Amino acid sequence: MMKRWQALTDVPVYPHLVELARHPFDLTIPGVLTPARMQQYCCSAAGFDLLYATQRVSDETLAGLQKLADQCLLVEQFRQMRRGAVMNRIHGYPSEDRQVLHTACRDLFGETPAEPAASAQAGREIARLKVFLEELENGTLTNGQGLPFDTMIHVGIGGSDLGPRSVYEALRAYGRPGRQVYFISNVDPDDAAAVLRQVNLATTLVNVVSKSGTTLETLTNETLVRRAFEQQGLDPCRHCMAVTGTGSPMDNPARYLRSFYMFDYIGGRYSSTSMVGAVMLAFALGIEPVLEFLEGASLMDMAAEGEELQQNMPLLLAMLGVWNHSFLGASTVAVLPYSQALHRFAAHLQQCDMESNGKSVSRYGEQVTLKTGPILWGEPGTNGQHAFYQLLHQGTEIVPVEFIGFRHSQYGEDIEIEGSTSQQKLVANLLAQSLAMAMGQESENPNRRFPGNRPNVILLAERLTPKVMGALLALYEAKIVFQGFCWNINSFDQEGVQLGKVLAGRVLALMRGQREDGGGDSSPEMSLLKMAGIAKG
Ligand code: G6Q
Repeated sequence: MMKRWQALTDVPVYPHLVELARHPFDLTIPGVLTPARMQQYCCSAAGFDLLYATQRVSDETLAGLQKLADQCLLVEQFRQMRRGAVMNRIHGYPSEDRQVLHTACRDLFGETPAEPAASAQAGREIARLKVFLEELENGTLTNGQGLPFDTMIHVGIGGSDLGPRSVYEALRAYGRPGRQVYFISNVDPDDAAAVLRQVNLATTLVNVVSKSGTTLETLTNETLVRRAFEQQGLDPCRHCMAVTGTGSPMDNPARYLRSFYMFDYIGGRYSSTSMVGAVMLAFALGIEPVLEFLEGASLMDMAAEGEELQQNMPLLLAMLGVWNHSFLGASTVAVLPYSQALHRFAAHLQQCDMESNGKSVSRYGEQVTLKTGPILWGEPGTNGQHAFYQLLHQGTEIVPVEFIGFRHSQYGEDIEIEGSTSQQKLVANLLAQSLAMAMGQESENPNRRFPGNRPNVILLAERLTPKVMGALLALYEAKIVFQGFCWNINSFDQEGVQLGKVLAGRVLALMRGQREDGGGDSSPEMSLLKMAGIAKG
């Protein structure tokens, strides 16, 4: 058994990589982007090609990154995670101390699941979901007047909203005719009001999603929506469903038309392939597309177990990210999908990546000495080209980019103008941007000079289908996990989010006049409440 290193700087290959980073591969030298390099620097998995010739890496860099992955036991740890090891922990300190088994939710297609008990649990929830869908279909489950439900409002926040919502948006092209889905997440009453104005509550299901069953925003919105039913003379218990953790305060089947479960070994931001995402998606799309989505995710999980860096797409994406961030010093990473359907994907990744790897202590509770997770952001292209790409091309900050594109559109409704379809124009823009960022452009006019050497990758698939979306989601989940292992941090807890929940409670206690709970009259919280004009007394 090899040694597990405490910090990245202790890993034997670290100094070699630091040395290589002093003179990274220069993409601006004319002729370096050869056909051979393009072909060699391409990895395929689960329907995706990852093109990475436009990264500042050579064979020597990749060999160094392979060593880094090996010496940090990255694949070994991923394999252990999938097999139920307790990964969510800080050694020597009180912590969540849990297994990390979101991958079990989709490990349903092979003969031997990596963690059989968790996959069996996931399989049972899928079976219950199928029964629910059949009852909707065959008229066993209708509203009080015998009418079918045609609308679902998904109520949840954070991990119980962002991933599911981004997947729904990505796949709504495959939606079942006549079914609609809306989301309420923010405690801002306007969020709920805007949705409630658009739906016919009589034929609406409300899917309340909260792992803990205690989240202020979600419980408030549930109460608000229940009142809306009552005001129309409808019984909310005939319309409200729940997805929650077993044993949570929301685990109360009497209050809900139907209850589905997720488990403590599934983190909120990793829960899109659990019932947290599946119930809403199955209502919107039907069960078959949901199973395809899970299968795509499962294929990518299996690809993440390969030992070879250049054959293991999630590991490769992770290590290229580590190279750019920890060795070349980039602070942020932009994910730029050339697909309007992925317009909420960066919002999901923002949470999944930054909540996972925005940490300052190691898995042993020690202060880290190097930067951990980058700032992740993004918007769809080509829209972004008409906005922030200026900084990407000529700004003083180098932003590594992960482009995502598809050879074919989802609806297939397209138009040819001047010899190319809209989809071809979309993909051509993506490819041109990738090359321009890498190679740059000389000019005698300094203001028209593009320095290049802006590292990027292209993720390319045929079409954004449910299966491909599952693979994309799992690719990023595994990338984040690998990077967390490499920086030796716990990617699975979220003390910063918990703090927000406590702070909100304290300030609300002050507002209600409970000075002892929230702090005294002269506390900063009280002063700010008075300044904002919302304090009592
Ligand atoms: C995710 C986080 C956080 C969480 C929300 C909602 O990993 O823990 O974003 O998902 O705070 O929590 P509940 O699902 O418990 O309502």
